[in-house]
Amino acid sequence: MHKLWLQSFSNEMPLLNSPEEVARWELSQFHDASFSVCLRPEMGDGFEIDGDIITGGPTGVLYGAYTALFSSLTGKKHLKMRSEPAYRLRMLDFWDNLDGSVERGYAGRSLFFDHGGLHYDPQRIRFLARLLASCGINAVCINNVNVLFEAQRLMEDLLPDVAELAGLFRPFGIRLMLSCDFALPIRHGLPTADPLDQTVQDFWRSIAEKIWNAIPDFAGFVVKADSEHRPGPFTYGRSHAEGANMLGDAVEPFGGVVVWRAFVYNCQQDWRDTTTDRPKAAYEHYMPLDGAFHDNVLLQIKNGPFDFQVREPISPLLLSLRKTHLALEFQLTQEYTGHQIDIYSMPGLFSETFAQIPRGQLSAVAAVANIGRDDNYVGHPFAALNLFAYGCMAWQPDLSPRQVTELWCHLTYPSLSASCEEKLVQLLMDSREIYEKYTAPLGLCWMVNPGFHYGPSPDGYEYQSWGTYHKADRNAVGIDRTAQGTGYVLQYPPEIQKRYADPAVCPDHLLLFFHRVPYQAVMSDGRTLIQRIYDDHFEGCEAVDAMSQTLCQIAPSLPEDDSRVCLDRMEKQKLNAREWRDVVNTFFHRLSGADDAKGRKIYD
Ligand code: GCW
Repeated sequence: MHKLWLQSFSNEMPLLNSPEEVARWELSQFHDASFSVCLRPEMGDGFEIDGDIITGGPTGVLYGAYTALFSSLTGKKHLKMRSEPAYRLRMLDFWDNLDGSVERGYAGRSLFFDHGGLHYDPQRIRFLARLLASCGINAVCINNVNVLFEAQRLMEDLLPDVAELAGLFRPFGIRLMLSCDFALPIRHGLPTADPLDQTVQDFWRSIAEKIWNAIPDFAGFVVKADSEHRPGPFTYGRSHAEGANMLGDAVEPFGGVVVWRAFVYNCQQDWRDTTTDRPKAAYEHYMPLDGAFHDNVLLQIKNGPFDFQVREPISPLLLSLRKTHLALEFQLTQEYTGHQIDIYSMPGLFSETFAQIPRGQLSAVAAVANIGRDDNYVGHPFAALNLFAYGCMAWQPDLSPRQVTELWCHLTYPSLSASCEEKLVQLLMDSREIYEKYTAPLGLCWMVNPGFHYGPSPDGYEYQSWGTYHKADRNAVGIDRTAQGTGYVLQYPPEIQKRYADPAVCPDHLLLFFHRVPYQAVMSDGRTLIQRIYDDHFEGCEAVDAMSQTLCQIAPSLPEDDSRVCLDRMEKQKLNAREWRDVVNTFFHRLSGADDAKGRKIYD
């Protein structure tokens, strides 16, 4: 099996019982360095490295061990440092179903489930846990937030199996979570799931008690309620604070948390309705509830106000809630960003997002996993960077994208020459902007094929009910979200409003997110909008060809399997880029009638 960034690590780890034992064992395997470990329980996740002495809390020693080993593998000896995580809870959310399918999964079937129950290779789970611990992740939610009917059994007859799985993660400092169905009481014969009903409250308390009896270090629940047809408190005329607090109270005696997702919007919008603007929804729902959530409830908010599009502004809700514990949610699985066929590296996204959120504003970070049963766990070998970088940056958000990319390359491909490594680092660093250019640049979202979300379909979502419109006509494209338009921009703090509200200062990559712009409008660099759309698509596609050439130079130095998978997927990425270029350019050419100033081929 593939070892991802633990290439230089031994495969033979015996069964161990605690993070401290894992730390000691990992360190003992490296003969050119000899570390000693000193446990200081009060340090928790934190650690100190002073030369060859690692001091840390019960989990801290583990993180200290990986940090020390990674440093020594990259040639840095005699560290003197102290570290603790920026966020206490660093979650990975799997969207895995009990039949073994993975919602939006591009790395094979589920590592946890099959045939309606738990079904896994313990060796692979332990290795996964080791990978996750090595980059600082400390909680995994194993089942899809869309809790399909049979997944409710995880809290019922399958609980002993879940407990066994929890035992495999435990020595790596990783706690389990489950997504729960708000309507679970009804399945058990209760007439209602109303959060203010005493029998419902008692029901959830008894569920919590059973779970914590089986799994004493269980971390808590993740809940998708009143979102995309999932049940929730709205059915009973209750607020999301009432719903979340009821669950919060049920898990409180056990020290558990409830992670309540803020992905709530009207998914049955009439496209004719111009008074509803989907990106405004989460803020409208949750701002009035600021301060109403109990202390053990975390509101989990996606990084952008839509849904993990190629480029979105930061969610205004993340900046504005003051009295609510917040978790930021990223999506590692590349639903809208190339299905782990196209290369799209996310360290830049993580870094930009963290940089915009004031310190202290977040309590937790979560990411939707990009993991499955494929040999390399992530489908495309380079997609492992996104997992690694997420973990590292959830610990230390001010790590630079280059630093983390270099570290990943070095650990994953230790035998690459310095020049190959530099080429690979640059390729990965550029990949996000390139993908953006050939797909939907300038803040144009939702031009993907509906449902499947790979490949172009500029009008695919235009007349659907999902609230995802660009309204391209023969003169202009984009939605006016300023005060004169939908007013979305007013959800931001004043200094950020200023940056976005004026098209003259709005960053190009978000221009069409905030503004409706005529094709002939002149952009800051002197080009017309239509020319810029054409240029981006041609350039993005050319950049993929260049990327492919670079990959061909690096490939002979990669392990054979990686090389084969990367080259094979690059051929698909090239076709995808070409398809996007031609479909989007033709779409706008037909509408606008404007020719490409450079005379390149745009199909009729
Ligand atoms: O983007 C949408 C996805 C759904 C997903 C949902 C969510 C799990 O297309 O597949 O459902 O987001 O985040 O809940």
